[in-house]
Amino acid sequence: MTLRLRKGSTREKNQSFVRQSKPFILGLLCSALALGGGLAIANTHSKEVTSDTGLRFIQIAAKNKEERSAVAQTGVSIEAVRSDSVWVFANSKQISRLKERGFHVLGNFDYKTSRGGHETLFDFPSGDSKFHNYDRMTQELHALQSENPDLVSLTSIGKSLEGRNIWAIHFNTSKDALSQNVSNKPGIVYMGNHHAREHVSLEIPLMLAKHLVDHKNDPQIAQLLENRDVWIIPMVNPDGAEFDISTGSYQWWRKNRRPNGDGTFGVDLNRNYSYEWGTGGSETDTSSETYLGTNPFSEPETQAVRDFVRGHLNLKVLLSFHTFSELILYPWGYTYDGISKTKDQETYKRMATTMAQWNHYTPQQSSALYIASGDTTDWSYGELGIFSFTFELSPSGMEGGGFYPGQKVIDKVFKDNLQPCLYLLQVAGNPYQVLDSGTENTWLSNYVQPGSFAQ
Ligand code: 0X9
Ligand code: ZN
Repeated sequence: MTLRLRKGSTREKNQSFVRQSKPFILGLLCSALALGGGLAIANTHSKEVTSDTGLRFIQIAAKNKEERSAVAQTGVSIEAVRSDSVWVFANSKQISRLKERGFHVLGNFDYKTSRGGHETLFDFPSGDSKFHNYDRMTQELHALQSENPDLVSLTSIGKSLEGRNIWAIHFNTSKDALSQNVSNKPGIVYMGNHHAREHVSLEIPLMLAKHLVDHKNDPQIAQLLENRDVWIIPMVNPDGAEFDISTGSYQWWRKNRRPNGDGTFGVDLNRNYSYEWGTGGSETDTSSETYLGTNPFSEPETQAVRDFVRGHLNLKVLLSFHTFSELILYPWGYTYDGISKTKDQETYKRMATTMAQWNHYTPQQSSALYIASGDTTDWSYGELGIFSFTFELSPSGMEGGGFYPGQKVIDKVFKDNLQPCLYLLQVAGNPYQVLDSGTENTWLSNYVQPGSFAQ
């Protein structure tokens, strides 16, 4: 069976930060090599590339969040951000629009997108075999359940458009809670892989699940598990993730695999949530990488997350893993305005800065990256009051491999983020307790204090 990208199928809009000062082009070249030629620089294959998708990889002068948001409003996908400019994928229409609006194009490269004609493999390139495709992830999750029936149960929160189960793994020390999938204990949910090509964002929640099981008898973890209801949904977008690895070469795919009816594919799941949906930083153009869908929650994947979260009113904290840029983001993303409830704003800031001391990521409001509406965390906080974060995991920039940093980074990314994950698990008891003076340093030196749980 062969798989071809349809003419006009869309490359993803990714919005990430590159905050390094090293010459970016070096990173671009390294990334191109790491991708096995995924990015073609200068004239290589330009005719073929242009006839495939017309997408170009261009650098535009933009030096602050307002200018970045204005760039995003032209419908391009921001791939990387520097202090003075952004790198975007853009078609010729969008390039003209950018120029008309006065943006200065600093660089313009071919982007080789099509891998048409390859066998479908649905697996990672051999150098990245540590990553989990859908089947291997599913096997791991089943194994965790069957080896730990008193602590773990595996459930599907719904099916993707192409019919794959969206798995949620549930940790609870109560048998009843496990069998009924509900609990009165304070809850937390970790999610990964909303965006197809962000494969590291699947590995980290999967490793967290394994870590909790492997350390279930350690006093600190045991006490956390005893007092919390824990959910991990490692792959929200299985169709997109599988498509990204369908040919043996990465496809740079971001969205789900919705056929939009006009030859284009995909809705950006992180623009499809209902809170302030469609109010900025998303696109009605179906070919856009940030296409918002026909309606809020038009996609089965976001519907599944919505119904799961609404069905678990004990959830106090939500963490959605994305890549890349090394950021800790909190609402709002749809507006530059801060959170009007001062206590919540302070709680968010305290949580984010505390976690940053472990992973050394940059804590900030989501919209400081750029305005984007319809993302998971604006919705879960805006509709349900759940303290919700987006982590943009490593690397920090394109020169570190961007979306495809290679399997060598996985262990370190997990190590960097374990303490923040456990901290969130603890403070899920009552997030406002982070405002109590003195607790922050205690958690930093000894992240779980026996007896310090809000019951
Ligand atoms: O654009 C996104 O969906 C996220 N970045 S990514 O590179 N992983 O695509 C960031 C979402 C942050 N939220 C807002 N800025 N609203
Ligand atoms: Zn993402």
